[in-house]
Amino acid sequence: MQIEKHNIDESNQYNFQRHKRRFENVAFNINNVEETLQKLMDFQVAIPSWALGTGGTRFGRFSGGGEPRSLEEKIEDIGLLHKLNNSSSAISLHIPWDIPFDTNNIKALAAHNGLRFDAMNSNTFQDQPDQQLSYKFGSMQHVNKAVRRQAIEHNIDVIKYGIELGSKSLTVWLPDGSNFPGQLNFKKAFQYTLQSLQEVYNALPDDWKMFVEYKAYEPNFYSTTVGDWGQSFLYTSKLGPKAYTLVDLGHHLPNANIEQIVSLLLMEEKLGGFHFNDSKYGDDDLTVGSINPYQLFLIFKELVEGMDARGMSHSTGLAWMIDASHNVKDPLEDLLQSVEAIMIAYAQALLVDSTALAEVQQSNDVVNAQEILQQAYRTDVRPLVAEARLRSGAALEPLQLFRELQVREILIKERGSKTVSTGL
Ligand code: RM4
Ligand code: MN
Ligand code: MN
Repeated sequence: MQIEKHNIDESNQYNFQRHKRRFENVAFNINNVEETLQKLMDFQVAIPSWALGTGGTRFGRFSGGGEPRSLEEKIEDIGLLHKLNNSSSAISLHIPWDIPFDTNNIKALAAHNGLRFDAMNSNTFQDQPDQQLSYKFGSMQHVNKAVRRQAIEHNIDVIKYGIELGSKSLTVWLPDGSNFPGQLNFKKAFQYTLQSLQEVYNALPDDWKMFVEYKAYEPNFYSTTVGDWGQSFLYTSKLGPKAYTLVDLGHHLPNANIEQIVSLLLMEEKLGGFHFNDSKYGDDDLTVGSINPYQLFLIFKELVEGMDARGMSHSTGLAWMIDASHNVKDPLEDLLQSVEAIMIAYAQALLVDSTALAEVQQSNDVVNAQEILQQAYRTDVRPLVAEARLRSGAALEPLQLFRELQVREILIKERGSKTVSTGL
């Protein structure tokens, strides 16, 4: 299905008067409206190819109908999102879930939809039907050299696919770890993992980055070999300048201060990428901003501050990506909400009076420090985000238009009601 320009224009006309009032109201109280709007227009978030189908849990999966049956249809879906919000201009592929068999065709299709290829993701957490050796006891940490070699080769293959597509980065998330005390030797597991990562690192093209993603637990429950930001930082520091830590918001132990982690990684020039989602307990992969929007704002506040301190571009300095999927929402509606939540938190962070904050910190004025943060957080920035969309030719109300155009119903007609997309 296609969303046409006139669909967007008609919907925007309908919503315009109400939007105008709301926008003028908020714009009146902001100093640098034009600059803020430009930053919002430039900001783009990559969509993971595995979030376009309904997610499942180990207890079940309830497919929603009209799910993309191929990589081509996934690209088509992201194209629809991008038409609606003009903020999701990239796709992140997971191999082997989404192998680009016909690269030229895939590239042309992506370009036609205004999309580029963000980080490539490898998968050594599942055994594939044609695979020789099992990852049951880990991949890059494995005591058997041949298993490690297989994991290394897989990652190098993923880089090759990425080169063909024009991607510039590889994200490595490892399931490695142990379920029981005594199962493995921590130091050996670390060293094997480092050696394996180093071989993959050596295969990276010069202009590529490698992201090492950490996760506190799951699938292993006693120890994880890249378990937290400290361990990831250790690997990436030892690997070299092309290696960076990737923060997935759901990969921390409860109550971890993620904003502080982000701040220090940025300071050390080792923060490379982001996976947005939200969680109540662990790697729940819920919609970003649905549980804890204040934390998301605080994280963005550190991102903006840290990137500004180093003169980095907000839009291209880090790899921004959603990593979520759940079993009760329409995946496309969920992704529209996700991008909106990210834009809102980013806009709020742009409104923080950083000069005033630095001053009150200097005088230990804790009360005013909170006032300054919450002044920004409690500003309703939704009209700013909508205005940025309007100016870039996207919809003022993407979700409303998605439903009005009956996108899901049309996709079900086109693809059928029993389709199941690849992913978790
Ligand atoms: C992991 C991690 C990775 C993602 C897989 C599907 O928990 O978040 O980034 O690729 O899930
Ligand atoms: Mn992730
Ligand atoms: Mn995860």
